[in-house]
Formats: sequence, C-alpha cells, structure tokens
Amino acid sequence: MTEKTLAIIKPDAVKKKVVGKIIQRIEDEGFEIRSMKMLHLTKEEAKGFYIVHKDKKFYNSLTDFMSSGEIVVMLLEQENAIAHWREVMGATDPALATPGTIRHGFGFSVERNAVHGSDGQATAEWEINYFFKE
Ligand code: 3AN
Repeated sequence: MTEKTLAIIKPDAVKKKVVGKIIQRIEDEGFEIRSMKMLHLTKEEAKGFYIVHKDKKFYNSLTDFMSSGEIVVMLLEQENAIAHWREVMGATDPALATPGTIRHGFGFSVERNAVHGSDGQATAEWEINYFFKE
C-alpha cells in the first residue's frame, strides 16, 4: 500500500535556487511526484495552511515568511511516504538536523527551514486537499 504526503519547497530554498537539487533528491529517494505547482501564497492563504499553529507566537512571522515568495508544492506518493519524507527533510531546526538531510544542507533557521512535510495521515489528507482539491 502506498501513501501520499504533501511536500513544500519554501521561499528560502526557492530564493537560494536549490529547487532542482531538492526535486532530484525526492526522485533519488524513490518518491513518485504525482502533482506539482509553483505558487506565491497570499498572507491569508499561508494563515489558512498553518491554521493549527494560530495560537503559537511564531504564527505571524511564519505566515509572513511563507507568503514572502514563490513556493513549490508537491504531492508525493510512495510506501511509507509520510515518515520517509520527514526523515529525508530532517529535524525542524536545521542546527539539529542529521547531516545528509535537506534541512541540514539547505535550512537556515527553525522558521526558514527549506521544506515542509505532512506530519501524519490525517494532516496529509487535509494538506493535500488544501492545495490539490479536485
Ligand atoms: P515541521 O515542519 O518539522 O513539522 P512544525 O509542524 O512544528 O514543524 O512547525 C511548522 C513550521 O512552523 C516549521 N516548518 C517552521 O517553519 C515553523 N516553526 C516551528 N517552530 C518554530 C519556532 N519555534 N519559531 C519559528 N518558526 C517555527
């Protein structure tokens, strides 16, 4: 049984021109890219996407950042896709991320950490629906 997850290449990584390297890594890790688009979120769209964090102190800054430039949103499919993509991304804080992970290689801070990945099955469904509603 395969699983689907949502991946985002965040504005910091797009500005650094590492989109190609990140997509190459995704393919090398065996994920199927089922859908993909580049978007520039409005502040409201970023707030909607991160609504679970609405009471956190970083919510405003995070949504400013996520609406500050282009992002690349991808629907990935593979066996165990959710956990595998989180493993390839590395820890939320790039300073704590394992060498070889995307966040270790390209992340700058806890907020500007290059990529996003769904953290569970229910979240994945909700996030995929947020960007790829049919
Ligand atoms: P992850 O993206 O590893 O699942 P979450 O879900 O805890 O991490 O956080 C969602 C996003 O919120 C992170 N990718 C990061 O950009 C931002 N974030 C999390 N914690 C902080 C923090 N302490 N300060 C600023 N931004 C944060």
